[in-house]
Amino acid sequence: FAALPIAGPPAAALSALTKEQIFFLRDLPKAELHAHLNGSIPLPVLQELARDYSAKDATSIDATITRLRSGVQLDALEDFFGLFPAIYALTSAREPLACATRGVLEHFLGGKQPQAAYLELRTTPKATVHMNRRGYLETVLDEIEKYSAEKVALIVSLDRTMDAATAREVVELAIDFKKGGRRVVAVDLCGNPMAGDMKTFKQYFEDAKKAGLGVTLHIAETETNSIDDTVTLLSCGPNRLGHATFLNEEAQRIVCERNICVEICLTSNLLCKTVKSLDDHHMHHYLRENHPVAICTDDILPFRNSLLGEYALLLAPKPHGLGFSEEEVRRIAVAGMNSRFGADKT
Ligand code: 6MZ
Repeated sequence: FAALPIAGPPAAALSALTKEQIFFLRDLPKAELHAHLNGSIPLPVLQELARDYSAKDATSIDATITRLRSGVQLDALEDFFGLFPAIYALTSAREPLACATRGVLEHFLGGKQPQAAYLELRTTPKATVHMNRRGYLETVLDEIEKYSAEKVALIVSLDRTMDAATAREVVELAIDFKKGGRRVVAVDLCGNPMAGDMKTFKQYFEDAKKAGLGVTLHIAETETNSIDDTVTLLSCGPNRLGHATFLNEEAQRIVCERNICVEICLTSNLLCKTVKSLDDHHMHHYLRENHPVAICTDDILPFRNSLLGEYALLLAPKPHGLGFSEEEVRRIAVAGMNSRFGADKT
């Protein structure tokens, strides 16, 4: 699956590189720290799952797969979340979920020239008619742990639409799995950025930290996120932040002071129209401050990108990329590797 065709900005950036530059990027040790499991299923794997699936919602699944095949057009980030119900129908039982997880792991870590030297895969545990949340996490961890701890670990996501009891259950599960020696390294907050009151979640992130788990939070992903929401999330003491697109100056200052790594997803931001262009991207602020960022894919399934393609956006000459030097790109890759929750950083 490593050779899946990519499209759009990362494809244009890759085709603007010389062979030597592609080899440079390919051989650079890269950490993928922000990839959502159900958003990262390679399309052929999803199509295989759809073939084996027969149920009354098959029409909406066909429609979603057609949309994914022809390239998802989004007017805004909110449109994006509508893709997931159909994908979730296909991964709602243990065996298809295991198959999807294997496909994602194979995409990032398989083959002679893997996309990533290290992967932190994240997913939101779901309770379905076929399994409870514990069963969901066991299924994913069973696949993850077939690889060495130097290569991959799991981040357990909380969705902003969860009620307090579910959020607490998910954090308790993450803590329990960690205590039991399973490979859970952190908890995450994701989902529609406009949903939920984050004050109810704060306690659970603090519990996770006390238990030795890392905390990464999607923050200020849209312009409409309130300052109150941002202040609450920063007060949870995150170690890393996802996107952090619309932080005001004060919040940016706090992020830099506390040395909180920012997970950057260039193609995702362009396609969700939260960033106008690569030149306008908030990543530049952090790079100027010599602050750690991690270059990531977010969701290769809808965005049709790859980790190599995201790095190509850094190295490719303008207008296809940012025209960074190899040395600058190398430094960014090292910052990503150093921002891992898991694995021995030496
Ligand atoms: C916020 C996102 C996201 O957890 O079911 N997700 N949340 N912003 C994004 N930026 C585009 N991309 C993905 O993977 C899919 C889930 O990840 C979250 C959404 O909640 C989505 O439902 P899992 O494996």
